[in-house]
Amino acid sequence: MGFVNDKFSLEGKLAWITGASYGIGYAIALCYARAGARVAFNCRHRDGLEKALAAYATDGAADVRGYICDVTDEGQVKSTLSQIEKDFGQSVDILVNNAGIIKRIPMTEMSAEDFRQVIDIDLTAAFIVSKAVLPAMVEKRRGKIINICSMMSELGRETVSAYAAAKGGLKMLTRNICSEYGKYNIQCNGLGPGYIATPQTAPLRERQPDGSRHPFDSFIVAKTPAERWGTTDDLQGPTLFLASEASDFVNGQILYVDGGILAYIGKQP
Ligand code: NAP
Ligand code: GCO
Repeated sequence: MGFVNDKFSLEGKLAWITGASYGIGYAIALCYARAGARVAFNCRHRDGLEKALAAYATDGAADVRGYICDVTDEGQVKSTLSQIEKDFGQSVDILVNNAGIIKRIPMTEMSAEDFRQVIDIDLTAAFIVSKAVLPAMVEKRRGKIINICSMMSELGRETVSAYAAAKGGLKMLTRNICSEYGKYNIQCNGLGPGYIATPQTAPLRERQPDGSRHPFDSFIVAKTPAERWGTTDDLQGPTLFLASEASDFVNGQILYVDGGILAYIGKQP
């Protein structure tokens, strides 16, 4: 076990997971804390922050601090980073760009303002937060950046034009950070979750008035070789790998954790 523990341990590392008050970010932060990391997370809402802090404590993650910070605001990101470094007395070793939103609106009905907001949160913010943490990583000659991508980094579907454009862009931002900073022993990879049961996807799983499954729910189960939705726990091992020494020569990759969706043509009718 010593070898495995050494390779996957995050002991003493400082990880900043954006948007980790619930959902995928929460599961990643909890996993990192259990692997020995010190954890900083942020979200926009005070009540979400308080609830999350209580949940982390209940789940046994002691060295976790939460911050109110909108990741689209460069000023807030810079001051939050300074506060994080001051509170923990060290710079960020692992950044997970997880905060994200989706707007499901047919493209011809979507306003440019809505489109820009999705791009701002799901793509530009990853640039802003990465830009903030990179100088200290370059100085230390060590760092991990993990961008939470999506099936929509590869695939399109009705109503998600902005989200797909952002997540496709995030895939390329990932490759570019790798290209530009790989020489400093910084690894930037993406995690591409399949369809995961979280608040973001709750509307797609709502029961119909007659108690039957939402048609999209049945569609996704049929489209996934694993024949189920993913859970946030399914993402913990893969994101731990990408944050740990075990992945030190893995760079610019997107690790899809999708129960096989991208490999599958779909069931014959
Ligand atoms: P979620 O349940 O909606 O959680 C989103 C988190 O992001 C919350 O903590 C939210 O807190 C925070 N957030 C949103 N906008 C923010 C902003 N501007 N600044 C700071 N924090 C912000 O979403 P999720 O399903 O866990 O998804 C997490 C990430 O995985 C997203 O990037 C999403 O696109 C991606 N993803 C999800 C799935 C899926 O099936 N669920 C699949 C692939 C990829 P506040 O509202 O308090 O800010
Ligand atoms: C949608 C979903 C997806 C997922 C996820 C897939 O409406 O199709 O919300 O976009 O959230 O990103 O990987």
